[in-house]
Amino acid sequence: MFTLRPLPYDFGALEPYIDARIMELHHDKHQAAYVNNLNKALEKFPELQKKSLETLLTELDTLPENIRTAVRNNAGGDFNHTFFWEVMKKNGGGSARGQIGDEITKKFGSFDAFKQQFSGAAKTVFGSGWAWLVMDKSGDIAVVTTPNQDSPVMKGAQPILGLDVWEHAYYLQYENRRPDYIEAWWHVVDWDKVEENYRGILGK
Ligand code: MN3
Repeated sequence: MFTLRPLPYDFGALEPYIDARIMELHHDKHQAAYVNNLNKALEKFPELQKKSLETLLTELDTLPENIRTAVRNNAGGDFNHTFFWEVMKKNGGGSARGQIGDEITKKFGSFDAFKQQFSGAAKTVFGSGWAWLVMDKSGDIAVVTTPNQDSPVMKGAQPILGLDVWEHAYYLQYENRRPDYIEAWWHVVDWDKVEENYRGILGK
């Protein structure tokens, strides 16, 4: 069975950019619900309970049809949120560094151009979803979005950086002002972790 992994910092660590109360609800209620619902969906499939979230998400087509949507939403929800917590930290922000910094400059022209493109993608996700920096199947980095709890790994892409733009991620603090939340979020991005993610993918 899957368990809710602890948040890697305390609820207030990302203040003033993201409120402690948002983080508490987001982790303890929203992510917890994805874990519980995934376990419910897999109740009768002990062999699937042993697979990793990433394997379940990349092999959705092989799963029994009656649990496919539940696994897509809830394994996706658990996987995406754990990834999301890890690319943020207290006193984060600044610009991309290291190999990913170089790659971003090469691909987008400058860090600011990348930031603009990523923010633009995040702002224009219709309804609930995510913005990502990924390495796609061809080995190129790219800004993409996914609806709901769909994960880039479902399409064979590897996430490097991700941003949750569901209303539950910001509404208590920013109400309907998603662009303000996105602007604030750049202050908590953990670029060391982003670099680690990128190097991890290169090393695969
Ligand atoms: Mn969320």
